[in-house]
Amino acid sequence: MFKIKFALEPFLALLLLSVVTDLSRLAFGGDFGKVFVSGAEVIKIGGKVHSENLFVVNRELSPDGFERSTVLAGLSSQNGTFPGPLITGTKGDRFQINVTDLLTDSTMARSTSIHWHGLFQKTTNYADGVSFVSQCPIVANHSFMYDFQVPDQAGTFWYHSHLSVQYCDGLRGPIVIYDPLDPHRFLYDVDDESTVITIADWYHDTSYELIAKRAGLTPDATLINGKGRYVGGPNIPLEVINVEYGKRYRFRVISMSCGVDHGFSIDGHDLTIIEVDGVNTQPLTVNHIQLYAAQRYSVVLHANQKPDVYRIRALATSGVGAQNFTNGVNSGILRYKNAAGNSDRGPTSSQQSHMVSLNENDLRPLECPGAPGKPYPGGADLVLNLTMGFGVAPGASAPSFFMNNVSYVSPKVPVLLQILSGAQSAQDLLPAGSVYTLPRNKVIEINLLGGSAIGGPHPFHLHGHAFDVVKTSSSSDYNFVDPVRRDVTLVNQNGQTTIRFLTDNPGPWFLHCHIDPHLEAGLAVVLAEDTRDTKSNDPVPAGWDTLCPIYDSLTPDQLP
Ligand SMILES: [Cu+2]
Repeated sequence: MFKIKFALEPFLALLLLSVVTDLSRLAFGGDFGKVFVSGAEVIKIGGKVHSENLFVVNRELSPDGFERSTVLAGLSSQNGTFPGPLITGTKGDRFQINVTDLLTDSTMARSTSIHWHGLFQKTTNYADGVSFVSQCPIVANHSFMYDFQVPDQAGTFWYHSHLSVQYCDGLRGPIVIYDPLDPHRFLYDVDDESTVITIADWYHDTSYELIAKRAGLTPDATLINGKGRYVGGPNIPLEVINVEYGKRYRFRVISMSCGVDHGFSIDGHDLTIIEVDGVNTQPLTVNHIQLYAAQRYSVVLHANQKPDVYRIRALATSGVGAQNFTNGVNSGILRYKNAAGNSDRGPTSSQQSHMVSLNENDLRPLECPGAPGKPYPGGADLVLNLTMGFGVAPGASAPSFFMNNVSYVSPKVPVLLQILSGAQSAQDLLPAGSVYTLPRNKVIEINLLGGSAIGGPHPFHLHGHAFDVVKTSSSSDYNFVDPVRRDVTLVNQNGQTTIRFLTDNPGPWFLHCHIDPHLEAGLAVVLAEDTRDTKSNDPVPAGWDTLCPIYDSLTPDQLP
């Protein structure tokens, strides 16, 4: 996996940027941005500036042996990767990520914008990366600098395109924010780029073709760290994660799924969950996790089994004939150093006979557990009911998803720009009926009611916050004392999920299903927090102001 590992002082970064254009060629001998924690060493507490160049490019890629055109992020203009480069930093760091759009393939979107999933973007709503919510898209042959800080977050995150369904075409990458004072740091020995595990659904169709089909999602392959096989395809070498007997590994498992969920397990080994979606949890040991689009888990694996080769499983719940592990589909390899026998053979281990699956209700935040507000349903300053639906709207030809009878359609002018231009009430904000204004510093309770929204469970994500799930999709009871806190949770058809959060982050934040085609079909709303103070609280840089005029000057054949 490629890795961005710069934590240079700003002047040094500027100096380097002035003499080199291809950052990926820079080979740093030092350990910039790395954190070592031991009794004798000084602990670094963030504050570094990461100046990074990310290029968005088209490239023919065949991660599963089937070649297709893709949209990728890369460290150089020549070379995009899947997954995109690992971005790392330390709690407290600042990121200045200059995104340059070099897309040319008109069979997919050529504009772009990048969302840094799970990072709160406090005072930098403009950098949240959602096309037509917090910005206009970056168009081909233009750059835009996302400049934001991560003052109080650590854990496992990711980034992806947030323009239409573009991330299904490949623009997805991992982010890890390390915490030198991680309260769990004594539970593991290894936590570095080798312990990041990305799980992705992969399609031979472009995203436009996927949308045109309007069928359920049927991925062709499951990719583990960008490698995988499809049914009937060639025997592409599977991803190998190497471990040494006796060590404890913090695996950071990231769903980069465009829609499909995966059953994750590693044969013969327990997984102790210590973090979920950037929130530390009380340790919870399972051996199987159903991983939904955009969810993340840090799990500690103790390499205490017979040195051998074990199968990593990521079973897609739907796909083209691939609900199994035949011939290495849905699989990767965990290989012990000095594994017995031929270490090049594939995994022949068998799946745990006693499956202990994660029940989301068993997850407890490690720090400051307890939902804001009062300990009963409705015990919040403001209660919002959002009922989902599915059907063909009057006059429409194809079915859509609805939230309170309104299907989300991107506005022409980003919601943030509308707010900065003076629109402050929900009635004045577009898209009509899809924007909900929220007062500042209040406890919000949202009942997400699944209604007739088929194709679930729907993994709902709120930007700008983590939330307490006081009623999960799988429980009939409420928990106000120590409910799971995360940024993606499920909503079942005809079910109810209830979340709570405090409005401490002004700006318009997207709340949407993370099955990307569902979002495209309207399963989203915008929560506009404290519209009155957004302008003073979240100033925008000059470069942001130019995005819309440039995008709006595109001719129809250049869109999107
Ligand atoms: Cu959905």
